[in-house]
Amino acid sequence: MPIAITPQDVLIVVDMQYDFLPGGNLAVAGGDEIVPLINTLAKKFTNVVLTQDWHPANHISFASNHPGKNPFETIELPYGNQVLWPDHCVWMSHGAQISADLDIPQAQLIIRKGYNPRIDSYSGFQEADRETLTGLAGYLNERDVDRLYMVGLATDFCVGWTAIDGAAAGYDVTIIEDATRAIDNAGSLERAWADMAEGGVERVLSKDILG
Ligand code: VGL
Ligand code: ZN
Repeated sequence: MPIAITPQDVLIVVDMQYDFLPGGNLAVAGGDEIVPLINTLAKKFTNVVLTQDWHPANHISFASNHPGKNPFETIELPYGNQVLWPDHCVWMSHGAQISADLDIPQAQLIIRKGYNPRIDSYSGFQEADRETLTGLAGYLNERDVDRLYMVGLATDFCVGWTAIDGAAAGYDVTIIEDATRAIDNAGSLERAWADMAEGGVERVLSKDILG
């Protein structure tokens, strides 16, 4: 029996933006392959939230803002270790736009994150300082919501961190694994799955829902 999706379930579609899709500035391999599957899954949900990575050009996570540093190197910041990325999802740029191939007209909220120049935010719930909240938990708490299902990009960064924080906020969180793709830099995917398991995040395949 497939998992029954109810009106109390929410699908969170993470960062399906042109910069994370093939041809983008921080392209995730196979990111385009999951678009049709996400569209099919979304038809089961009355509640859908989208997240959108949304950085100013002077963002602290961009290697270009740290002279002598290259993308995928790391630096220490007041809030901890930070991977440096190619410039991506600069606000108002084409790369920051959510893919027009995403067909989810009923999506009710787009939560932007990473707009603070000094703090990154992989998670849709809180910034990387682990203090500044985005308001997503407040939104969900005001709705009659039981379970969160997560899909999108990238499994090992924004999907994973959003899932762990959703579980920490008291939600029952499930990743639909084949509707995500990973960056997988320096062992990040294996680490992310371990952190998610420890955080109580469940994982299923789309066929468990679609039958
Ligand atoms: C992401 C790296 C930097 C993501 C966002 O969406 O997973 N990864 N910014
Ligand atoms: Zn980013």
